[in-house]
Amino acid sequence: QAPIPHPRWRLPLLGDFVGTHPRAPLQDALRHARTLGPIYERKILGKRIVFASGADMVAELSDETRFRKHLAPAIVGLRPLGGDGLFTAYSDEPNWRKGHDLLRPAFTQSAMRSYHRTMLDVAKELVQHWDNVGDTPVDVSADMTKLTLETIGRTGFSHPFDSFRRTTAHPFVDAMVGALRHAQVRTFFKPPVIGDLVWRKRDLRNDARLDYLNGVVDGVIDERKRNGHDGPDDLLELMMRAARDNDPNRLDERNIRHQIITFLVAGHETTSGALSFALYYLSQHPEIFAKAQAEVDAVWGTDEPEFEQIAKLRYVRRVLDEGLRLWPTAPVYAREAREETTLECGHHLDAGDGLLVLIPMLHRDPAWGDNVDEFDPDRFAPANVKSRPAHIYKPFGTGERACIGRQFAIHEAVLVLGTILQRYDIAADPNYRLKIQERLTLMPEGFELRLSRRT
Ligand code: MNH
Repeated sequence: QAPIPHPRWRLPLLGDFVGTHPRAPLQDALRHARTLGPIYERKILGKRIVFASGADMVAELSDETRFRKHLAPAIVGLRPLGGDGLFTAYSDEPNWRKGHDLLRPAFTQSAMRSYHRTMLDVAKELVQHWDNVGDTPVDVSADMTKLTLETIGRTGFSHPFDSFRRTTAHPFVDAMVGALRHAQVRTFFKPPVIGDLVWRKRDLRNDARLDYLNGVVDGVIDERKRNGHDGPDDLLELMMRAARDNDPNRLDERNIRHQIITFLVAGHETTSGALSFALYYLSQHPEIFAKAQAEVDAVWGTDEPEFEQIAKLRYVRRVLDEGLRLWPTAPVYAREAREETTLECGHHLDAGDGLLVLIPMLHRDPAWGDNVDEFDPDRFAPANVKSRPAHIYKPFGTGERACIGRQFAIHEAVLVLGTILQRYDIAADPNYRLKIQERLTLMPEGFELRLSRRT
């Protein structure tokens, strides 16, 4: 079997270092995938990473009997933040299954119904804010982040962040983005010993961020202890009650803190990016915009939508899905062999050996058809979905460790896009060129929109 390809310029000791950008590791990896194909490896400072992106390869890796989630180095780098919370837990850590089973009820259809009112209230705060900015362009990613942080804070924890009453982002967002970036860059630069000296200052600054984030969590828990909770269960209530009632799935205090941080971060950062990309593509395709707007007018009219009317925006949903095809905002997930095995391509894996799945490349596999770089929501029309292979669309990961918040994100994002389409026409600066900001997750950078109220 031929060896796995690697980039051409391999240096002694440093390895495949030529042309790496520590602030854009994903875009580096995509560039290599375009020339090296569906599986390739990179060695950086002695560490070896295998990247997988072909549809057949990813379908094979989706077999849960042979493979499971692997904690990629960048995710291990988040353990100081997330500990054994759902996202950063190893699959065999007891708190993964306990947390999963305990929190699952907060993501059922009936739970979504109970969040609908709050999601609408937050969307209303967004448009009130936008009504008041007049002709000034708005910073889309910044405002989508305000909205999604507010939504997860209030629905999950009854904790408002007052995002729309601030001129700048809530300090939680700065601390979080700093911590995500630190984990991303530090994964690359971890030379032994001297690394720690060189990085001491930045590591200390990152410790301060973690302290701050933990302080926010303390506030959330204290509030609940002081005020109690009425109304349908939220995430926090499920955890607090299990602890009070000695439920077999109860989580210890340390783990509850990790879950709160996990959901505050995972529950808003990726949805914010997904909304921003959808708005970007809507702004670039007037005919798609018009079609989506016509759907909102037909299904919602000028009314505020009921719960059931969100899923009826089928075309708006396709816009969201297609945006997540081109730019899945959590762009990578990792798989590992459960036992020693050989891939169909001939590559041998020992138990625990990991591969990184490059989702944006999977989403551009030739099996998607021609013009894979083009934005076309009709790819998600039912007939087209049916005629495509399974395992070719993975914005929410795969298997038992796939995203628990998927329905939450979709309900929120479609509700917000519908609300915006119902109220505004949008215009981007014609000179804007899409630039991807990487901070473990993806976000359009510097993307602004001018809004005008519809008459
Ligand atoms: Mn989410 C896992 C993408 C919204 C909470 N999420 C994952 C994974 C992907 C992902 C990919 C799998 C990662 C891996 O295999 O290592 N998530 C998204 C995207 C969006 C999203 C693209 C929005 C769009 N996620 C949300 C929301 C929440 C959430 C909203 C919470 C309210 N996600 C999680 C949690 C996990 C996860 C928690 C970890 C689940 C587990 O391992 O049990």
